[in-house]
Amino acid sequence: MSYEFITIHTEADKVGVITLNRPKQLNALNAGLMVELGQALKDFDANEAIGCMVITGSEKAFAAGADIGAMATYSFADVYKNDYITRDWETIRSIRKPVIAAVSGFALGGGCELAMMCDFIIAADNAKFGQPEIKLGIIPGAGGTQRLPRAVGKSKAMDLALTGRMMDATEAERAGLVSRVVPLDKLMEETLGAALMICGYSQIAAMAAKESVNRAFEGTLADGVMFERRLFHALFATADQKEGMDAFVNKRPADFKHQ
Ligand code: DAK
Repeated sequence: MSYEFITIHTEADKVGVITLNRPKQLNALNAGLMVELGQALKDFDANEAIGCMVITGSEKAFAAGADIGAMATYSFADVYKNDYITRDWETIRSIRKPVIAAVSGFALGGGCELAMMCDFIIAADNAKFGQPEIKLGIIPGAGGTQRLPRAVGKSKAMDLALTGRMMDATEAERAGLVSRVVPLDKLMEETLGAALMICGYSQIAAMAAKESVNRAFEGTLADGVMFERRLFHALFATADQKEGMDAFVNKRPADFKHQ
């Protein structure tokens, strides 16, 4: 399948890499891009050989937000009744294999929200995160007011959403938004290293870990712990659990078959 607004490739036939590709617009997220991104994610997710996905942008911008030019003339009826903007932003939530955001440059507005929808964020040292929607007379609309406080706490989320300021990669790491910061020229090497490491484990265990960690952000602690326990027990029904533990006991590398 050929795409207009993204490019895709695989690494070592195991990692699906999606590059947002509207460099002149700093990867502003228009409807076409979001449709293509959703399709590429779904295709990689359905591909047995793929164990992990990476979403990245350009050096200057992961994504500078939703396309303001496209949104500028929308009416309430357009966005509510016709569901413009919202359509196609939720696809990523249905993806079951791990998705890593490799962020360099601007990750603003919908760009920051897209990165936060990924399972974790690896940032280049030039990354800048923010929710500047307040400057446009709107508020974050793709989960920013919900995911950001869960990631960085109320005070910093309020600061970012109310002032519209950007935070750099160091501050983002300190606040817990990103898992690691690496030099710009090492961003893809480091991210692909993490992705390939994940691909080396049981796909079923990785999917279960993702599902269970995500559960921590829904419901109560007791419900979450019970959910984790059910998945933990269920993994003893997999061949991969037998393989992983046998490999450890016999001091050999595990060879997971994702079964
Ligand atoms: N949309 C459209 N074009 C954009 C853009 C954007 N978000 N960001 C940058 N561009 C374009 C610029 O217009 C410029 O185009 P030309 O003038 O060259 O044609 C080109 O990219 C280069 O930008 P600059 O010349 O401005 O570059 P600078 O380095 O000077 O500044 C910047 C970079 C990132 C600081 C600046 O471009 C900027 O402030 N951009 C806007 C950032 C922003 O406000 N982002 C939030 C947008 S609102 C929802 C889903 C999503 C959303 C809402 C709801 N639902 C599911 C309901 C999301 C909303 C948003 O993201």
